[in-house]
Amino acid sequence: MKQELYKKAIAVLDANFQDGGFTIPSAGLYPFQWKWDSGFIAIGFAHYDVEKAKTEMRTLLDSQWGNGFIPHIVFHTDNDSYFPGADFHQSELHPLSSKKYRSTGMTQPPVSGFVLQEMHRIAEDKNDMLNFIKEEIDKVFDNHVYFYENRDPKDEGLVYIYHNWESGTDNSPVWDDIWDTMNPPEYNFVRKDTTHVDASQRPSKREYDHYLYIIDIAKQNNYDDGKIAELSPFLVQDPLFNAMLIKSNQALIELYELIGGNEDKIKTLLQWQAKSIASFNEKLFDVELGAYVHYDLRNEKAIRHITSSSFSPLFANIPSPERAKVLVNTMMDKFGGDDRYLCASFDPTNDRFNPRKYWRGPVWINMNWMLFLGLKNYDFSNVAEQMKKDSIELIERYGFYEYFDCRKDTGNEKPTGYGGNNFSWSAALYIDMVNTD
Ligand code: 2M8
Repeated sequence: MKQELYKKAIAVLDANFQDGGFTIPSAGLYPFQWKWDSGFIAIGFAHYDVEKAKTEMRTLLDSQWGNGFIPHIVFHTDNDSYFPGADFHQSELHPLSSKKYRSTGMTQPPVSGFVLQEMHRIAEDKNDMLNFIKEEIDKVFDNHVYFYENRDPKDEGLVYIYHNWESGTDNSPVWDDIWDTMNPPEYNFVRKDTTHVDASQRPSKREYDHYLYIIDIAKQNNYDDGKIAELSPFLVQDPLFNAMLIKSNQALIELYELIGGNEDKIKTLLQWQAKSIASFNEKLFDVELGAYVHYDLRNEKAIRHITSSSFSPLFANIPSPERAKVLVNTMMDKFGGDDRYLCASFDPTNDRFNPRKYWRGPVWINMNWMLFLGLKNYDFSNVAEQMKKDSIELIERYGFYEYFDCRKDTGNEKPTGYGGNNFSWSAALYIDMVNTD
């Protein structure tokens, strides 16, 4: 059974790999290359097809703009089964955007640094992989320079995101607090996602109006970062995004040390790390909730909800061991229990929790993968084991879905996975988790 499933995971990834040298997250629903998906996918490929892993990352990094920015979607084809596509985003408005690929003008969590390190960890031929990393690593460093120079207006060591799609956790109830501060016009557009997936599992039309409106403001300003910082109604310091940046900084330090030379870059990375980690702990930790939370930089206030992102700093070694204990207690207290799989994407004790809807409660395998490794970092072996066991059990029971109900007992509803099926990062990280003790 396990062997069969492993083969199935490989088949999912191989079927989603495209001629252009990239992998779609899921056929129909997501027909292009997504930034953080690509990183997770490359980790899966590294276990059985190193060349595909390298190609995935090479193609993603090839989409980099002249200012170091790496976009969230690279539109390799003219496929019109996804909205909003290249014609809506118009990345060409930015003077330094890629001349080779059309893309969005927003980004996604900075996974590339730690992905290169994972690829090196997994590779059997370390020399060959290090040669590949030597070719690509400066692009990732330049991407981090972009973040610190353009996304940190107060010089705090914490970068902002200007759109919920930059977070990756697109429909999180956290964003409801921002939507309450906005009143966008109603847009006329044809949704494509709801032709592939039941509408009850996806964001609402009104939520999409907000998403499009923020992009319109950015477009009116040619995606200029300074203008976006000044005008975007959405400007948030996200713990998941910043934890991944910090994790990738650390990976770059260790990889540059392996490569040798590059002392100046290592020095810069160490300075970023010291500042970012201190600010992160000071500004984003909510003592009363016992968890890290998002900060609304536009309206200068914390958004006090607990999400699976609240625990992601474990992955980047951000909390002290004492604080890590507090975090794990919060996780087990609110998200744990015999009747639930770990780890819901949103606080199950909160009124906004919805176990079936996109990022409003279901379990996501990429989050579980990060939390599994984060728990191991701090030697919470039992909880880490449970995180891994639950992830594998969900996939074994339902298949390689995009997300899963965290409830073990769904009453009269037939339990199933949700969203897209044959989903690439669920397959890729299943492969990695079964190979990691
Ligand atoms: C989902 O996001 C896209 C927009 O980027 C969408 O809903 O159309 C999110 O889960 C995001 O994190 C993910 O990268 C993307 C592709 O899997 O799908």
